[in-house]
Amino acid sequence: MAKLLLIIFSIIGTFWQTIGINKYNDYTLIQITPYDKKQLKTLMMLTNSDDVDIMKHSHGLNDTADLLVSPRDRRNVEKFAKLRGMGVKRIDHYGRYFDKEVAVIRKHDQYLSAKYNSYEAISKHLKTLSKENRRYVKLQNLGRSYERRMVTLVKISANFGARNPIIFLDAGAHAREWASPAFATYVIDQLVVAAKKPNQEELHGVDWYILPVVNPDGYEFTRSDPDNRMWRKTRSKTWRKECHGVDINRNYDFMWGYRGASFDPCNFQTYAGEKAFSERETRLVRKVMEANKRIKLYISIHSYGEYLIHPWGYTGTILPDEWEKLHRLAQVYSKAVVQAGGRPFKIMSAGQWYPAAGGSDDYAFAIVKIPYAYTLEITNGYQFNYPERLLGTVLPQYYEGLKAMAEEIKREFSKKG
Ligand code: 0X9
Ligand code: ZN
Repeated sequence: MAKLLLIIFSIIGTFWQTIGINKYNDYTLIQITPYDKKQLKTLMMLTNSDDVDIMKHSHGLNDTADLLVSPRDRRNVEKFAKLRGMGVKRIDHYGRYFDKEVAVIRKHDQYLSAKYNSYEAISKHLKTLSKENRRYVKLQNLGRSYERRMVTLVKISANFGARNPIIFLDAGAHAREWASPAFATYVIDQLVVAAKKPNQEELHGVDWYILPVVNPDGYEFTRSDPDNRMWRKTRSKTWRKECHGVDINRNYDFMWGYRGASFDPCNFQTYAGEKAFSERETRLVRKVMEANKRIKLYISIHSYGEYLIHPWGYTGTILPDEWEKLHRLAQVYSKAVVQAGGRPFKIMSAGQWYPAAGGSDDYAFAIVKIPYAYTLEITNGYQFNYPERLLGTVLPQYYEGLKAMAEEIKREFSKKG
């Protein structure tokens, strides 16, 4: 009897999922636009709150802050913004909106480039790639995540012996930002194609180290059920039994916990961890940075909003001495994206957007002394549910941006020039 009930419940569950019923069905996406400085200041106060899911912060006038709110909070948030004259756009029943994407994604477990792939499919694909391209592709198993998934670094070089400057990309630190691993794996695929051709610019005089899924546990958790789609953190246990996970991008040991981070494990967005580097996953990224002194450019790939931001992230009031260099290389990226048919990226220091300490970009720059360190927020529109069918258009544009940066890195650091 119990077995029969279980089967019935699981059929009902699958049915609800297929037609799009999940806990976010009642949630509303509220996009708030500040039109003047006073409004922007008030909006910043609102987006400092720990209770609502701030999917994207506003960076200034006319740039939206995107909030995902429960039915309980909806009225208050909306009223707050409207009373102060800010622009308010609402998308109700938010769960319905992303559910379809999940259903589509579940069907294939065969790896496809420029698509959303499972961790499993990505892992298999990388193994095949390295087997078929031993000269150019090497895998390094860095260690395991909290739930024991292997975290793998992909090294791509046209000449491993040349000791070229290294470009290090990591992706998938935040579980729900699916476009990020999709881009990292796309870059891997493109570089392997390039490696086979003679004189491919992106590989001459520069090596690429790519960590496509920093937080595999979180990533798989978001794929497991639409109710988990908005998960951001790792899946580790905390001292609060009922609350899991740490925000990887608040867990690095530079100005840890100083601002824009929470010390409450039940904070579902920015919990910084019990201490810096409490998470296996952040320690694995640190391992790559510290073992490879030739890294000259580090980019942590996130989503969304099309921003390319540089240190400092922990504060918005000061910039590093080298900020002009950081800014200039970011412009090279953005220009190349535009030339490839994309939109320009918004360039600024991370802290000017919103201060948040403990990020990997600041750690790479301040502690490891990587001369160029960034966070890249890809895709625009659709929040974390960027349609799979559009990836094939934007990822090649973003790739052109990276190639242009690589040219500059070569010029500045490569012996070959
Ligand atoms: O808040 C973050 O961790 C990043 N944005 S996201 O929407 N992908 O979560 C921005 C991090 C920027 N860097 C630092 N604040 N150090
Ligand atoms: Zn992120």
